[in-house]
Amino acid sequence: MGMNVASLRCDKSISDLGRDRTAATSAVFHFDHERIPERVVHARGFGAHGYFENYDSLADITRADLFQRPSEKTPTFVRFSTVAGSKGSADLARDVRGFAVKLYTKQGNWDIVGNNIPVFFIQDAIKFPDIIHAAKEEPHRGFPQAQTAHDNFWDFISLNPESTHMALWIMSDRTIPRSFRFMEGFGVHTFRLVNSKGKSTFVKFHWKPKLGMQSVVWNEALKINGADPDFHRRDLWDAIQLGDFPEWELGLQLFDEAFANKFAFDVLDATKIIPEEEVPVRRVGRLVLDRVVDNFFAETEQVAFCTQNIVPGIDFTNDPLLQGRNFSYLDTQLKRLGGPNFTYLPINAPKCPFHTLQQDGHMAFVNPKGRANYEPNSWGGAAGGPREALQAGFTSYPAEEQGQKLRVRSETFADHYSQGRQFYLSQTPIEQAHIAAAFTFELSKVETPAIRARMVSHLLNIDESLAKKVADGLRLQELPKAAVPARPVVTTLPPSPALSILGNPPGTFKGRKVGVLVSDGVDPGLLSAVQAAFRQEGAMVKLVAPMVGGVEASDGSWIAADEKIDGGPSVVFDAIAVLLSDAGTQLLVDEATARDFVADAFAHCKFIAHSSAAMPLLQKAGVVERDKGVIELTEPAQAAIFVEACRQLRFWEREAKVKRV
Ligand code: HDE
Repeated sequence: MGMNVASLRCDKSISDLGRDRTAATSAVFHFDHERIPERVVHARGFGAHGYFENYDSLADITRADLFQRPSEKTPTFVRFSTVAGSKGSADLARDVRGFAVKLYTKQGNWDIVGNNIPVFFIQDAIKFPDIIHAAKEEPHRGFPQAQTAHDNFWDFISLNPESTHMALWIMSDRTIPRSFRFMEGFGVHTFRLVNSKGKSTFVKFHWKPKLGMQSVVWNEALKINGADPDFHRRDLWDAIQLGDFPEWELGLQLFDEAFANKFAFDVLDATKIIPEEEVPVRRVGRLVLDRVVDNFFAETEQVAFCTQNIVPGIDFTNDPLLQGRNFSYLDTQLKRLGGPNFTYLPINAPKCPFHTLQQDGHMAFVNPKGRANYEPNSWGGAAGGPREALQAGFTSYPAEEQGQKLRVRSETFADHYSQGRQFYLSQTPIEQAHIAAAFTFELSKVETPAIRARMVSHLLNIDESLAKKVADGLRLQELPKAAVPARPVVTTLPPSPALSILGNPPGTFKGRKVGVLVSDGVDPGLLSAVQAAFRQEGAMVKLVAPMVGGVEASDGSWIAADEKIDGGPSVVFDAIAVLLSDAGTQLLVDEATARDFVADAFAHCKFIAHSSAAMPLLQKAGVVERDKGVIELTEPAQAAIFVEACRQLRFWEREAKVKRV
């Protein structure tokens, strides 16, 4: 084993050759089988280790051990993902992001397999294959991949009104996050928490990023996919390696049966949210990711999240989507990981002591010792053999049920538009414009005009001005009639400010990245002031230069660069500084990549600082009229003004000037 083909030599005896061939064949044999099936959804993902730290005891609402003691730390593994693309697809696809959390509690593993969007496309698990088939590449031609901008997807969505609410979320900037570190997570379904007295409280789970939410703009996303298809995984990897550990707070929306009965929608309907303004989010602990994986395959690829992994003190509800998931996740792991023993792989095994009477199966590598493989048995001396632990083990919440069990959708699920409208009206004008632009982009890729029009007919039930904007953007010659709603649209739901990204700005540039374009002759005083100011803010500074080896500053000192100009385009930074000397400007003023560096940053509403000498490059790049987002740095002390401006993240006032269609 372990030898390679190079060890086959002609001067060996026949028998040696035979043995070496066996060794070589075994290396090749193993290589031939290195692949396992990728996940049927969420194939592209990236994971990291960390811990969950509980703030205060929640013993009054749940008996789950991880919530009993203040400051209790529970080891955790998180995998973020996109949904539609294959394992090798690009990170900035417009797509929902998976946010799957495995908590290795002292009572066994609890998996919260969530998304970065709190609602879903469908209300019943039976429709999952349809929505996913429609979203993925079309079966006859095998493309387009990793995108929903095609006929099949919008055909399905426009024939399935319950998807409209989610359609608004996916056309919002939530589906093009700046990185995993800047997005929320949601458990989506209503779950139960159960205390030691057996009392149940309904709960919705939220993850709130400490760095605040942030997204990129669509034109930027398209370019990032080319410049760095691994943009999101690199961002997480770099942050953790630098010791800048990303954090989220776990939030709980807690409510009882009485609230569920009076709430305007069914709490078991996964196409609905409960606005935070109606049930506040109580922050109960923090999730910190502080360790990258040792091996991508062993950890990120082999991790098997299962919605049915819960611990005593947590329980399910009758949400029909959740019930279906509880079948699917176990089922899919059997296919992907090859047999029932995937639960013993190090990334999947509980970290607490546990005993089962399981045995054998494909790849059984944790095997019971002794004779007792059934219970009850008498192989444990006077006390008897191992038995099921009735007190410590899991017991289901004994919910009262009545009525017929039917395969139909509940009438209480029939309002398909009101909350989509509420979501849209809760966005700032910039975000509303992005939603309209995203619908227009996606539907412009749809080749069948009837599908475009059908989608607009649903948008008329959301907001007339949105529908008109999209219709105009598509150049529909005639506005279709509004789709007939199953239930009248409630137009009186108050906006929920918590649903806006831009309405809840973090007020910091912490965790972000500034790209500084430098050349020979750069002013070292100005450069180090910019570097120091951003480091103090907790941001990263990367130097981009004509050549990666570096530049010679005006005082003769040598400054190493991080990127050559064409490998470090401005789309991979949150803000840029162009600190060129006169000679540097002369060199780069006609260089296309340098012009793109500036033009893209300007078009994407980024803050731009520049040396006075760099002005000709800015002008050639189209920055003829300087706005307040373009800041000239004439002395080192002004670096602070630039950082201050960058705390707004983007200079949105510019957008109307640079985005005309
Ligand atoms: Fe999933 N989903 N899903 N899903 N899902 C999978 O399980 C499924 C749904 C989510 O990083 C699969 O291990 C059904 C909602 C994440 O490994 C599969 C339904 C939410 C991940 C599956 C849903 C999710 C998955 C494929 C409709 C947010 C990636 C591979 C009833 C709350 C986990 C796998 C990871 C993965 C089925 C809907 C989140 C096929 C049937 C709603 C984050 O079992």
